[in-house]
Amino acid sequence: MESKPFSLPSQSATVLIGTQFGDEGKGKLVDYLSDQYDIVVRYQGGANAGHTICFDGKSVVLHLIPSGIFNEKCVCVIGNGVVIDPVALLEEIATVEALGYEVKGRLFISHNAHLIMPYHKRLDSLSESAQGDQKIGTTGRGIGPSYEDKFARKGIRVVDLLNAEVLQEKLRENLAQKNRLFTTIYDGEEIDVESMVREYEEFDKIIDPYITNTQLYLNRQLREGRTVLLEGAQGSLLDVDHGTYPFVTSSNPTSGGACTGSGIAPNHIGKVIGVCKAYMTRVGNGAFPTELFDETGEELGRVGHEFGATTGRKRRCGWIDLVAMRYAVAVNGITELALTKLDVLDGFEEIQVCNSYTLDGKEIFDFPTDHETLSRVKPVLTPMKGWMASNADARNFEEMRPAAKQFVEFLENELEVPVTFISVGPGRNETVFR
Ligand code: 2SA
Ligand code: GDP
Ligand code: MG
Repeated sequence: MESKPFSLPSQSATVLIGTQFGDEGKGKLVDYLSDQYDIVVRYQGGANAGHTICFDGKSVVLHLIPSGIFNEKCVCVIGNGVVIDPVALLEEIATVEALGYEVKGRLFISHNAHLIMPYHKRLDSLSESAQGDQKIGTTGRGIGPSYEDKFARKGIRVVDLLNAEVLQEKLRENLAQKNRLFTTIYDGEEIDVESMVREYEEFDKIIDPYITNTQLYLNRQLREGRTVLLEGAQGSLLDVDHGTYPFVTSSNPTSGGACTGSGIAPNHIGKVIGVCKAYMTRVGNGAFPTELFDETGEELGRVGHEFGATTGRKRRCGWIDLVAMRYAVAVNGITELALTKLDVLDGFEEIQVCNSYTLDGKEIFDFPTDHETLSRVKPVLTPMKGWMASNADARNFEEMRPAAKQFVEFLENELEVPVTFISVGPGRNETVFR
């Protein structure tokens, strides 16, 4: 009998993740890289994400649709790990179409993705209000309550839309439980079942052509030689397992989440690209060791336009934290780094880099994994000379200012990972590739 040759996994899937607290410029990088990939996939989070892409004089923020959608050759997939708000999705499809890009036939949505229901959004804001100054500072998009239902095995999934009877039964069951919460614990107002059933049946009619078994589709495409880019949302330090718990989001933005959230087998993953800002920001509450409370912090925010791409909230700003970055490199298995927003530092005579912390008077080099300890550390800062000039026209490393190159090389040496992309402005072309 003739034996079949082994078919080895392709390793032609790349994961791109945020190494910090999100908003590192992942959207720009995914858009930039998408011409090298056949398929771009979102694998976790939902419309809490705000991924900004600047091209042809426009600035577009995507919340659910992968950032490859403006590359007409790319197919986009919303994977099983994403929680989908139908209202946000339909709005976004309309926005992309209005810009002249075809979505039908280029966007596929997983059967297994969970839906965000109106009661999830209401529970998100009610539970935040109830927590007072202990609140997480969520985006209010219903993300946490939707994942709660998923893990409690009560969630409503995209596949449920395909069967009106099942959908109605699940909606009634869920609403009976949520309405009990609203009336006994929260604001007293019930949600009407019938109008919600009608609303979701309408949504089904529009969304039907997009629904696919994406796990099967992606693995087949990889086997047939196609390349896949997995686009993380939020950042490693907001990961529910690896982040600053409980001040985190309710999903796994780290590279491991890319497999569970898409169904792509781990041995298809080759590269892991970590996106990091040249300084650091955080939106929402929780420890942030290098946060600046002075004019320098204000200036970083002003020059970097640091406002939430989804909620418009002001982002907290601070210096780059290599203790946190070393941790992110380890838990994600980062093979290369993309350094973004370097131009924001152009006007700073001196730049600070945090390479260790002090805790109870002792110097430490490892990122504490519990929030109470992390909130007590003090950053040890190393000053570096600024370059006080623009690198906006540089397209290769040699064209960059010497002090800017030294900054990049310092990060590479400390983190032991090569920096292969340097973003020197929000536009597609404002990128140095090494
Ligand atoms: P949630 O809504 O339950 O995921 O909030 C939990 C925490 O996760 C943070 N989070 C984010 N942090 C940075 N960027 C995000 N996306 C938007 C952006 C944020 C915005 O691109 O700017 O517009 O405010 C994002 N999404 C969630 C959140 O702030 C909580 O700390
Ligand atoms: P994401 O969530 O990681 O995709 O990042 P956001 O879109 O939330 O925030 C990044 C912001 O920085 C957006 O407004 C981008 O347009 C902008 N941006 C990305 N790269 C650069 C850069 O290199 N320089 C400057 N000045 N802005 C950038
Ligand atoms: Mg963002």
